[in-house]
Amino acid sequence: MTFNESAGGLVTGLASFMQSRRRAPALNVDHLWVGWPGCTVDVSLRDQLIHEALASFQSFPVFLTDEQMEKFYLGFCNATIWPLFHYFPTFTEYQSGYWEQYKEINQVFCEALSDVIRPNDVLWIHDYHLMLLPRLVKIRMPRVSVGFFLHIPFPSFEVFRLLPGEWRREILEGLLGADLIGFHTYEYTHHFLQCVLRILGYEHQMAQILTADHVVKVDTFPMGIDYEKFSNAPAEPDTERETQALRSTLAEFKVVLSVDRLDYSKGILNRLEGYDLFLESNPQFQGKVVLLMIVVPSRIGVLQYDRMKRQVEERVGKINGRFGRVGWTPVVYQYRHVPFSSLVAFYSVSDVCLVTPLRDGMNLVAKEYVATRTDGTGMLILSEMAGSVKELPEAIIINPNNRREIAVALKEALETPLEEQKRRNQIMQRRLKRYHVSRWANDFLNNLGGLREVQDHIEATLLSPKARREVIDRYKKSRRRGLFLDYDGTLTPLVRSPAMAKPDDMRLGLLRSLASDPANDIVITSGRDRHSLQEWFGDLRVGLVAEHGAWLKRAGESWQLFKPFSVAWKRQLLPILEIYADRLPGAFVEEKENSTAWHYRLADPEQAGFLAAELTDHLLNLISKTDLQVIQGSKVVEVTHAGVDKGSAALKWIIENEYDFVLALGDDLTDEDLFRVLPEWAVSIRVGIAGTHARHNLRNNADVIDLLQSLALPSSVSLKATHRPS
Ligand code: GDG
Repeated sequence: MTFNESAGGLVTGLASFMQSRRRAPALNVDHLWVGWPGCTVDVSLRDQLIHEALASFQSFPVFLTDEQMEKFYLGFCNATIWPLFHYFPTFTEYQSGYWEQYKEINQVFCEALSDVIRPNDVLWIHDYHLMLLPRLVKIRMPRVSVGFFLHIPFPSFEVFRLLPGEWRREILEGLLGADLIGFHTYEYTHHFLQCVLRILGYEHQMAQILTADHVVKVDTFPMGIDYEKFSNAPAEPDTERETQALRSTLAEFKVVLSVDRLDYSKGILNRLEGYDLFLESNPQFQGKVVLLMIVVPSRIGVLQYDRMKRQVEERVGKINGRFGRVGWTPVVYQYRHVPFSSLVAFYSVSDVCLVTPLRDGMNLVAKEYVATRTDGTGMLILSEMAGSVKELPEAIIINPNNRREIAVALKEALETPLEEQKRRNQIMQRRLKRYHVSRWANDFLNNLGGLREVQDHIEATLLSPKARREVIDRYKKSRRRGLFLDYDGTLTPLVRSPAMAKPDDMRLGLLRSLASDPANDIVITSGRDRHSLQEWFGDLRVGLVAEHGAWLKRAGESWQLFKPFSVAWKRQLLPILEIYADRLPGAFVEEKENSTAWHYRLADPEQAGFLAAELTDHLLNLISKTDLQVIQGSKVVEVTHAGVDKGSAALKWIIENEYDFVLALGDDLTDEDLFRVLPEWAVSIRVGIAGTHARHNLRNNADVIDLLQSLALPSSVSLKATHRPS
């Protein structure tokens, strides 16, 4: 049984990182590399392979059949995600069979992990093949810290949305199972956050997303290279020998180098076209320049790749046929994987490195070339579509779609004085040295470690099964109780339109049952207008608070204003709210008796975010010398009277009654006013994972109903109900 390392950026980066960890024993934590072994393995050999992979390579193989690989790897990964994420929608195949297989293989990886992973392990998932895995793992093993890094670009919303609705949602949800999601560049991070907002509706705060059950951080980690490995390599005896030999062979020529896997994203044909034009328009360079083109075989057997190989070879033949002569081959083409020493020798002898991807997540070849140029000479020509361009702006930057730019850049690079070459390279080398691959990996892992604390803090505030039992116990033992319950988002899930949130029979039954206990005062504390509350809950023995506290109604009594208000301001502000609603399809204004609300739940979330901020600013300016306030609810901006809030309203009940048990439940900022004023001993619970003044958090509306149902049960039954897992 023989083992070979596979080629590619991910392997290069992680292999270097692992080696650096081995060199520093303090950092050398136990690790295990879990992945597909690179070929199908006969069932009879699997045990032996597992044994050897574990013993010699700290690796654990996940076996897949040929058929699975066909639909998963060649199918969904490389015929759907790879082309789409690299902005080749016309190459993208949308086959449900591929998608089903992708889901299945992610599940297979989850199964494999569950055999080897321990509860407090750190799991770092790499790349687009396993985008559903973070969530699967989190569901199965919630205590495992999960990081995910995408090595390819994350496309803009307009491109990502080309995936069928179910696929795009499941991919985003899958990724959001991770605690930390990393991308190479800020643009990819931004695209991802944009897709999450537009497709799943999650906003982010400083790139942290609060999902229904945990906090996800999204950040940019540009991957570096093992700088020392590349800067020391030219001096290695083997490499030096190869370099000398190459130098003498190519002594008469300036050398332009390109190295990449055979892939349509790498712009190999564009490069050849640019070189062709360069030779045509610069006859003085004919016979003096060689393009040394290393193309590494990849994804053999895939139609597009086979076709591309033929096209590349035809193009090389055409250039050589057109310009070449005895003693000069304009393009020296090698279609093979070269050993590391040869790669470094190629970097060392090349005057120019020509990197022309049409899209590339990062592109490490560009960085490696710069690191290898220990004498400071050499010119890098780099595509503006490569992620690495952000860190290598001193290169000559080109748009690979424009062959003239490539031709002009080649001339400029070949004519750049040595001093200028050194100046540019020194700047880039300093940068690459600082942000090397270990720093990249350490930054990622340290960030992931830091998130454990955030998650622990959240878990500490979540109502634990024990705290839940205590709440129920205190409730049962108390004699006089006030239960203050927010409606939208708390008693009922948030829905697209406020009118759709009518309470169903289950909720009404639950409230009726709680209200039937004479010891209970149930008060629904809402931002809604009093007429809706009256219509929905008027028949129940419950208190009502409407418009965030402007209107109060004790059970069985009539509505009262919290205090007399002047509403003359509405005449002035309503037209402004209307203008903002006109500017944003889906937004609308709700006029209540003492307040006004600008709702944007139905609007385009991105545009709405900007406009809501602008409107808030505008309103704050206008109301600066009034007793009004602007409050931000859940997808709503409201103008209300200052000093009127859910807290002040609830205090009316609390002061008038001698409660020995108070429970407050709410899901948004307006409920914080209530949590803040409650006595120390009250039970306050914020619904959702968010920072709060409440004592506890509950994950969602279903958990709220569950808790209230437990309270409503007769005492003898409730003891059994407390065994429910959290
Ligand atoms: C993906 C993303 C992102 C190549 N040929 C040989 C060889 N290599 C090594 C290079 C370099 C690596 O493979 C290629 O890395 P790239 O970054 O250029 O490209 P991908 O393989 O497409 O990698 C990419 C990367 O992941 C990392 O996140 O940058 O955007 O597509 O290290 O040196 N090494 C040897 N012989 C070869 O013939 N020894």
